[in-house]
Amino acid sequence: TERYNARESEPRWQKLWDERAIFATRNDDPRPKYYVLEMFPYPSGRIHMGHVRNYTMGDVVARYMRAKGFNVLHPMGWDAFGLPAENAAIERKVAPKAWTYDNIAAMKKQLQTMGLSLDWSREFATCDPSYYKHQQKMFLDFMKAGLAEREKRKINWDPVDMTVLANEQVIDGRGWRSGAVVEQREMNQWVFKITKYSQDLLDALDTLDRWPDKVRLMQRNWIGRSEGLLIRFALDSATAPGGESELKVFTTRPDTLFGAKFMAIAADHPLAQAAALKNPKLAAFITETKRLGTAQEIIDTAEKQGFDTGIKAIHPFDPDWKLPVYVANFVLMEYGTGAIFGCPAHDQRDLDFVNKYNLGNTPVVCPEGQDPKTFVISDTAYDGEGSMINSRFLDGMTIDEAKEDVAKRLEGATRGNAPVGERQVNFRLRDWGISRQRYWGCPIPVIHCPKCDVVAVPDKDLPVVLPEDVTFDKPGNALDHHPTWKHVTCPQCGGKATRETDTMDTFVDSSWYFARFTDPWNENAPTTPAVANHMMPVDQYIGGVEHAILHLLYSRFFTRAMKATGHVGMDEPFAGMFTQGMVVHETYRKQDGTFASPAEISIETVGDKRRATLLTTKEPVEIGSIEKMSKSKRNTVDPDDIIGTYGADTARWFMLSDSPPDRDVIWSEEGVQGASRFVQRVWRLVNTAAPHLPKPGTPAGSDGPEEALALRRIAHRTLADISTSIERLRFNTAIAKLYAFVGALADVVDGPAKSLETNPAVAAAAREAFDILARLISPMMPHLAEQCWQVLGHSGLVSEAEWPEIEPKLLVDDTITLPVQVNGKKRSDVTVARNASNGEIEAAVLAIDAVKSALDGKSPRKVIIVPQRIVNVVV
Ligand code: ANZ
Ligand code: ZN
Repeated sequence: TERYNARESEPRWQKLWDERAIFATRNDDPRPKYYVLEMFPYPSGRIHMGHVRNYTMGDVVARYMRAKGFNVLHPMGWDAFGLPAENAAIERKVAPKAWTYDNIAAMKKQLQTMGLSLDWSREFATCDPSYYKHQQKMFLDFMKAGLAEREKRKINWDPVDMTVLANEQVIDGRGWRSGAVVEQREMNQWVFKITKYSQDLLDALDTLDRWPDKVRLMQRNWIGRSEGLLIRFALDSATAPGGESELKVFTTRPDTLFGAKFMAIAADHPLAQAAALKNPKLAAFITETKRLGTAQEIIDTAEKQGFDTGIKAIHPFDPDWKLPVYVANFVLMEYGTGAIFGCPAHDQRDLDFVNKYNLGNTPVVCPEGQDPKTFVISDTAYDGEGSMINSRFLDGMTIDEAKEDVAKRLEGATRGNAPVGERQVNFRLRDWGISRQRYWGCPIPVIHCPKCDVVAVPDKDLPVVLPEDVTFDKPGNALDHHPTWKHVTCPQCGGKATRETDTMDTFVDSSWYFARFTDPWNENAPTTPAVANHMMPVDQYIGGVEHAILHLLYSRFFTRAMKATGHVGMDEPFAGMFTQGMVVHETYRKQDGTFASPAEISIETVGDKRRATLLTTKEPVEIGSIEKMSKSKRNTVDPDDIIGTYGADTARWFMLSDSPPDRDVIWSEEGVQGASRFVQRVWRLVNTAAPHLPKPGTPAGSDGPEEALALRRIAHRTLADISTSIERLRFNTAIAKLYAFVGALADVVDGPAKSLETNPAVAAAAREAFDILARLISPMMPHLAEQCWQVLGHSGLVSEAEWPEIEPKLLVDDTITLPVQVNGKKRSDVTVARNASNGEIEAAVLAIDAVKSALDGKSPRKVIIVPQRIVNVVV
């Protein structure tokens, strides 16, 4: 046979699939639906190996479920708004729109060479006005429902670039591009009220049993629910600034109250502001602390610093016990009450703080086995279990008992008319600020009128379309600089007004695209609820773990908000979630210390050593560590090159074969070549066998010779194993089984017995086995599978063939083959379950033709069974 020519075959099948539109999904298809989705790509210009891995996995699931008889929805689109398009506009003078759509066209071509079973008829880009029109509509719906609001928020402002920066864009207090010292500004921002669902988003995680535990835990931590006590500390009036009489703190450890050494408040706490009025040094400290910002990383890494305000707070259980109140850089205004009491013995941050300011510590929880008299804390706080010490009425209690006791007492105590303590649940989750001072995003559809304040753009005026005649010659938001776009008349009073020039965070675009895919043709509404309710939720979502928190959480919020505003009927968008590992590759370092790319070198294996040399100069190259593919390490491999050289099937196969899908996969030339050899092996085997196989549909017998039965058993065993492997997304296991199966087929086809040619039962079993093989490889290597299916004499497409039916009786799991003697002479073999009873073995033996004829009508005197060894029939 000729070698399999992927370059010729793959485009041919792709064209045929496309012409017959076999992957187009009808929403009214009566079969049960299955929605499989991979995170849609950002159109950066070219697909990378991470995409190849992600989309291959999704495609395997889609093709498998289709063969299993489901109405599979497997769509694709583009997450097309975002900053890189604006940067391209600045750097290369191309319009963001043109840049984006050009990239989409290029990447779509690339994706099409992968042979993915996608329904392209549903394709859209989030920058299409026909998409964001509905997003604007939903924004207005959310506004009416109280789920979108305008709020004053602190933001990082870059005074040179004139833009808001995300926390990650602030490096050591400076803008990542401009290097300017970033200011904290209060600005009006639109927020989505995700915190309305904090508890629900948390609780529902328990129902998502097809999500990785790791991802659920990350979500749980991000939501960050804590139960604690709100305590109103009275301020010592001799020290408090005018008008201030108390300080509220939130604590999760009220049990540690007798270990308190200080109080601390955030730099922007009102009490700090009040105290700073008469204290310029404090004012300077506050300004400096605020300048550094309140991003979590900054707080976690910066040295703990404080400034004593001179104010004293009074201990709630002892009027004579006064605690100094500090302004501290590790207390956030946004969490709890923006104030804490510090118990250094049992909190590391507090301990670092007191050690710096010599405030001392008193342990109040003593670990079991420690002597309370000698238990001391020096550099490491103790946050474990134990019993209370140095705590008056709490002594001897467990932590939980002490928490409860303190809560009860303080709830009962009153000052003024209010209780001193109040149980409270706090969440770390903040409302989602969506305003971005950017051009290339979805315009927020409101108008600001000096008379009417904020006015919604009327439905009939949607979408608010981005102008295309924008310039990027000035820093700041190009929408804001546009000469005419923002100047409008107020829809309410007809007076002069201006459009909102902020656009939405691009996370909004990706928070509902999965719902839009269910009916992207609806021009009048974001979804067609009946259709969305039928096709949703996504049964299997696959993507990178980098999106495990925000994207998934925002999508879960958005689905709830869409439900509240009548666009869908469910809470949870993704019933099954899977996070794939990264594609990693060796690095190569040239003698001058720079990196060489895999395409620039050749590798030779000498003995068990691999040696790399530069193709151009033959200089030796050092083989370095294996790292995530990145431009800076130059260890990327271009999917186009791989597909051009080996074909998509080889790339897909290798991508799935080497590692569990949730782990990193090491891309290697040797590995791809191995996959490529396997493609050729399957092809040759199918072609060698095909002429000897009976015609399609010939049934394989169930009582043939052992060789035929053995082949049937391995075929059905493989079928069963691969079905479960794919269902559990264990693609590498599926592939290992396929290697073994192909090995077994090779034994039959190439074996010395030539039984394929001489034994019709074996040929019939082989027909069945090869038909199974073609279907088993089709989810992973769809083009090769089509070609084999054709060679095997089928007229239809394997992509449309049903998944083979398992014959359960061929799955007899653990069998044993025993020689059978009649009066001491070997007549046959019997294959039985390893744990078969003697009765079962005897029945099987007496049913064998060879035994029957040896018995010649007589009935046996005795059947002697030597367990696991031999059966002797005595006449
Ligand atoms: C006293 C105490 C003693 C605390 C102790 C902890 C350990 P979670 O679990 O995250 O809710 N805290 C409260 N508000 C804060 C703020 N705005 N900025 C910084 N820290 C704040 O954490 C609650 C604990 O974090 C609270 O309990 C408080 O310190 C601190 F041995 O109170 B604790
Ligand atoms: Zn008005």
